[in-house]
Amino acid sequence: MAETIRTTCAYCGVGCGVLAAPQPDGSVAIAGDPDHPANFGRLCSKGSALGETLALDDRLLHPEIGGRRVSWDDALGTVADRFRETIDRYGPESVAFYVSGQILTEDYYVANKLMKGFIGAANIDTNSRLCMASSVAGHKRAFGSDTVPGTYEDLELADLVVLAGSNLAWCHPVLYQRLAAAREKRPSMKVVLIDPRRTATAGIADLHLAIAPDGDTALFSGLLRHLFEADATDGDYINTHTSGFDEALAAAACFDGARVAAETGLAREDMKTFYRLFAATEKVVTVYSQGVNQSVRGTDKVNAIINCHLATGRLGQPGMGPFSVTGQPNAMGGREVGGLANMLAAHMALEDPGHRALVQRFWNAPRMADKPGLKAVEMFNAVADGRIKAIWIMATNPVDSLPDADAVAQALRDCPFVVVSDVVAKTDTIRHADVKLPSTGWGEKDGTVTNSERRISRQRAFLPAPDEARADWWQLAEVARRMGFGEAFAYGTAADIFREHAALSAFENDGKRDFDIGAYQDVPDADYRDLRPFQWPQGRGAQPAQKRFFTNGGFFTADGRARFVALRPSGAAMADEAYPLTLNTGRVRDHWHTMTRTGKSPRLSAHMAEPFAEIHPEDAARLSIDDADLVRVESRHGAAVVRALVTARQRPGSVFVPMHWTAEFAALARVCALVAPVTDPLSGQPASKNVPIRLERFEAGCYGFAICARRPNTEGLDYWALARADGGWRIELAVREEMPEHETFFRRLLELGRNDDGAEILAYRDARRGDHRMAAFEDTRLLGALYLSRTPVAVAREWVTGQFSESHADPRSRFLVVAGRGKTARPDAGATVCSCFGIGINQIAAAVRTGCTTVEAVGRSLSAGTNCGSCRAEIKEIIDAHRLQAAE
Ligand SMILES: Nc1nc2c(c(=O)[nH]1)N[C@H]1C(S)=C(S)[C@@H](COP(=O)(O)OP(=O)(O)OC[C@H]3O[C@@H](n4cnc5c(=O)[nH]c(N)nc54)[C@H](O)[C@@H]3O)O[C@H]1N2
Ligand SMILES: Nc1nc2c(c(=O)[nH]1)N[C@H]1C(S)=C(S)[C@@H](COP(=O)(O)OP(=O)(O)OC[C@H]3O[C@@H](n4cnc5c(=O)[nH]c(N)nc54)[C@H](O)[C@@H]3O)O[C@H]1N2
Ligand code: SF4
Ligand SMILES: [Mo]
Repeated sequence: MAETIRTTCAYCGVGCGVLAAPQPDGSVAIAGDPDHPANFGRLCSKGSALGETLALDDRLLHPEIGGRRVSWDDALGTVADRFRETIDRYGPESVAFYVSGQILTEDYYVANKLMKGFIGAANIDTNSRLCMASSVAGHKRAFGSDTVPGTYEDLELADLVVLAGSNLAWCHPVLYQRLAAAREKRPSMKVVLIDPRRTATAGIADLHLAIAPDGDTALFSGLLRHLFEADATDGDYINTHTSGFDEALAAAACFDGARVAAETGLAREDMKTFYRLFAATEKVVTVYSQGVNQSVRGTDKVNAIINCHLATGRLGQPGMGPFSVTGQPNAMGGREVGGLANMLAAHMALEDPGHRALVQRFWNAPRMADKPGLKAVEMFNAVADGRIKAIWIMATNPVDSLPDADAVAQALRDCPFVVVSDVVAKTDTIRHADVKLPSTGWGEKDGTVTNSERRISRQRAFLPAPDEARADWWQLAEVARRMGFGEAFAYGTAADIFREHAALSAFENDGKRDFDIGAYQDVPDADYRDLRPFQWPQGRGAQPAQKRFFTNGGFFTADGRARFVALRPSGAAMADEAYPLTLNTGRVRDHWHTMTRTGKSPRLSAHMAEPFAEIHPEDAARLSIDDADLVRVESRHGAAVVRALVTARQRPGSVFVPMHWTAEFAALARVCALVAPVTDPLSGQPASKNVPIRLERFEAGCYGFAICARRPNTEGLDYWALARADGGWRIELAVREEMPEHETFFRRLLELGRNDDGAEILAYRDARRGDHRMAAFEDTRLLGALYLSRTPVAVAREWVTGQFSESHADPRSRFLVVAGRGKTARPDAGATVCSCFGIGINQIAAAVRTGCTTVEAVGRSLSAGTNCGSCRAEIKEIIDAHRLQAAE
């Protein structure tokens, strides 16, 4: 039997334990680790499909300079020389590192040490700036440290869970499943969702507050006021453990019912219901994520939430507390090593001279950074205006994920020296690299990550490093050595780095700092290899480790008290008449960010195969946009063309476009090109959820859907979006002109020659509708099929996409492909809902119509939702929608 390796999921901050078993045929069997305390054996759709992302075909496998393969020695020598020359000539602030919450703690530690202690500037920032910076700033303002007080168990123990700006069902699916299971067991438990959209998460919510964009500070300030007026505050707690309550309450005075209603757009009744519920429930957890963080006032939103927990003393106790859920697998680890430009290692403060001296002593550092460096958006501005002349980007794709993304691309084009470390050969960012460094990816790399509940788990290698791919920490240490810092970077293994990181966390600590894992500073190699997941703090001799922070106060401020923050109204945002709608951006269930990994899995690509804009029916009607039309979304910074998805789940005036589609997967759908480079003044986090835009129908003369055995040629298409399918690719397309000459068009798409290739093309034309349908075969093998129409193509996509796996020996079956439908009147499965069993929305709807009235019944009938469970929220929605229809 193949050996099974325990590791941690590559994706979200839930940090699920994974069992990976490489098989003799080269595949890897993936299962949830029943012993891991984050997931107890569960995995979501993305986690279960990890095995489908390990193929090497698109990997970067050798170092390159200027597009030519070179040796590691040449590549590392060039990086070290160019950084050294640039520093000598223009000073340490002329170089930068831009890293990521997807590198391991060990990688992150080395990057931070090299920049802040040896290069001697703090121009290292990370994509966590786009993700967690407002939570970090809010925690520090309230607690004096960046501490997440609670644990996942608190969501299960709470009587009220408030989900603010979090689509937990899709973005933290296993934590969502834990919450859903707890609620099922204890139906008295209540869930409130605060999100402008009615997301899949609304399925478990007793109350959904469809808040106006950025109304959260008003909502929670109004709550603080209500708590006081309803006598629901905890005077003893406030007196003993906090300061600043009176000022915060005075500031909240202006948030009366009328103001809160105006800023949130909520019905007074709904607001009151929420306020009463919060006031009356002792065990409350408020979970928050990007709807809170990614805002011009993200830090204020965080403190508005924390204020309410401090005022009621609901913090540090079982089932209580504010809970910032982290996005990336190692967002927390990055904070622990001080990967942000304004932090120092081991949760120390860059602006504190005592901390700087301590870290300098510990590192024996020649040149410590003495002031904060540039935050992500500022950093790329500095690249654009030439202050930064050399940048090393590692495990992030800023040309797709930073605001004003076209300007970011231009800045990199103009930058004299760009190094990119990535696992894949083609991304929108690596295109601009002078030096490309191949990194080991998930399953090959070795180290630790920290999840949202401060739990440190091992990511272990179960595959050999392919070709010349090397660990990120190794690349950094080798460059450090070549820059003359060999002694301080003489690491042999990830374990060496982990021990140093643990030792620094304990160094002259004595309980003064929250982050302490001193218990591991001498961990032997074998114990590091076998390290079981553990939660910090875990200081030397501290037994047993505490589970929650601040159970008896003890905040990391000078006086040990937590701080209330007095929050003022934001003042009305300036309306931009030319851009009257609001763009909200975020995630879908089965894709991860820029799709470099999930885009490889046909299963995951089937859930949402195309970029889209969710538009409220009123807005759509006003703009003459029909469902399935193409729309052009435009801001002052850029534009995108995506499919219209007209739905009442959206708020009027708001449009939601996912962040995932890049130039690798679509013609024009990099949504960050539209996002204004506007940031929260305290945290520097971009406001990616509230961007002024306008919308119009994209006039196409001809629409198409095609499947292609090879990656299709997209030249000449005005719109296209590609997705992997079993056996090939699927593509949605459109051209502005009238119906093109179809066979030439088809041949170009499939990259077939004129007539000399032995391909047989079958075609059919519906003269009345003007539709063209055609399919190409090489003997009995399907090469591709194309369906063209003057209106958005209505073909059963799942059926067509399935045709690569069918036999086409029988000529009749070839004609069926052209017709775009099966022999029997088997209905189209519809868009995939359950990716584990490939069950589509039409199949589930049919099961519901024939009597399956619960998620379980659908599961018994179709198996849908019975493996990873990520689609259970959507299945429930389909059932609820049917119930509504039936009641009408
Ligand atoms: N499937 C999937 N899961 C992921 C990821 C992924 O790429 N794909 N990425 C991971 C990462 S790095 C992160 S950071 C997390 C993010 O996890 P989430 O924060 O849950 O995800 P988002 O979709 O970015 O945004 C959440 C919600 O905020 C809402 N929102 C927008 N504006 C406001 C507002 O003003 N107020 C409120 N209250 N809500 C608002 C949006 O409508 C959206 O539904 O997900 C992680 N998990
Ligand atoms: N409009 C809008 N923009 C957003 C957001 C939003 O909600 N809306 N969310 C923001 C948030 S929260 C986040 S976290 C960011 C995410 O945005 P990015 O970090 O840009 O997205 P990823 O696709 O995760 O990029 C990771 C890159 O690292 C590579 N990689 C994977 N593993 C490794 C490894 O081990 N080593 C190396 N060297 N490379 C590796 C991948 O191939 C990929 O190219 O996007 C932010 N941008
Ligand atoms: S919830 Fe899903 S994506 Fe997140 S860690 Fe668990 S398996 Fe991975
Ligand atoms: Mo994130």
